[in-house]
Amino acid sequence: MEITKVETLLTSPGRNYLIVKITTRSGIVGYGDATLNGRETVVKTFIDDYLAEWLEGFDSDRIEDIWRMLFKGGYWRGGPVMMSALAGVDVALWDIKGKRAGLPLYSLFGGKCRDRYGTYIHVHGTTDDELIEKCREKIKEGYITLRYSFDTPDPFRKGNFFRQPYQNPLEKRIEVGTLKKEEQIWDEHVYANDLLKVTEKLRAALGDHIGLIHDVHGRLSSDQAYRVAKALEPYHLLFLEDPVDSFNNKVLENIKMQSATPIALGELFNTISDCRDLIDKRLIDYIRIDISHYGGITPLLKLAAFAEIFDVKTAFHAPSDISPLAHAALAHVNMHIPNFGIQEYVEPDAEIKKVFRSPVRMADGALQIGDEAGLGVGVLEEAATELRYKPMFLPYLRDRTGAIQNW
Ligand code: KDG
Ligand code: MG
Repeated sequence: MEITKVETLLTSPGRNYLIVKITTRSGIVGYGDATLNGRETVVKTFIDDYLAEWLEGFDSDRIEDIWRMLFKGGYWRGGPVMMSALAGVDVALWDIKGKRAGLPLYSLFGGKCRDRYGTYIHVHGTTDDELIEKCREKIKEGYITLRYSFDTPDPFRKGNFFRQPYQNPLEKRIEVGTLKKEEQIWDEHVYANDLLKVTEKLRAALGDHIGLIHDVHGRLSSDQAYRVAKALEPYHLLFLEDPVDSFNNKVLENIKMQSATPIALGELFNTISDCRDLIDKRLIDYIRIDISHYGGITPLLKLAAFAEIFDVKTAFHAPSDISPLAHAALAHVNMHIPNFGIQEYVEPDAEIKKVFRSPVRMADGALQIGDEAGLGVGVLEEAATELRYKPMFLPYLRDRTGAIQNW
């Protein structure tokens, strides 16, 4: 089917999302997500100025060929901007293929391996008691796995707190803000001690069987990460996420040798070159690739198959900063792949639902997707155009000496 038009729609239903829309000569339209949090306009320019015209005239059915052309053609390759753009195009092409076939995408991949897929909910507490209380509420709602985060009081400066990034569409979402230069202070030693204390309390309060996840967000240096991963063993986390910087394989190897705490990592990766060694040396237990920053469904299916050989499970990154188009694409992948582990998910709020009709449903603490053809997401373009892009920025961190740290 000939591609006749490639367009982008930048919308802001509370968060900025970059939608790719591909139209074919027959009139079938496909949508994909190309959002890169805090860098949306750069990806938009890349698609509008470089990819759109190039794609016109190609056969939408040849997804693999188009993906390879975009990746290998033009010489420069990789990086979050390019791979987010490719993801938007790739998912839109899969959407078209599914609509043409009259089949949901998981069916085109080879069919379902499961009837539903597991998820976890993010819980943040400003005090230990509040955290425990909120976790109990979520367990009552049916969740059996929780990702917890908390505020750590600064013992040396009254009223100052170290905050971890957390996800919750109903509370203030701290991963983005309107300030261009939002500086935060971080003390990894105080945080590491607090993490051990909070986890011990939480495990004692919630019992043995609730799955617990914590995201360090690469904010420990290796000495502290070794200590933390080892000391957390008795509380048997489902996994510890990003204990150190994602690109330090030697440190990850040492963590794996010294501790039995399962490790999840990978949300910053854009191509297989970033994570091949981590997987084939079995240095991680869960791979956390973000479909929207990794070039879309085509490379994600290959990555999952590669990880399966080494018994590495998936825990794909999917916070509120990617759109329901990406969450739906993940749903199709998760229904199909055998080595699915768990899926991060944030329920779209009322504002997001003005733009996207998502086929992903929560039932009994797990997620399901219907059998609509293609991706199954409805995009309300008029609402998307009305909700205009608002510049938003990611904060940055300094330690007590003023030196920059991983945010
Ligand atoms: O834009 C940054 C977020 O995607 C990130 O902070 C969220 O680490 C994150 C997660 O695991 O959801
Ligand atoms: Mg994370």
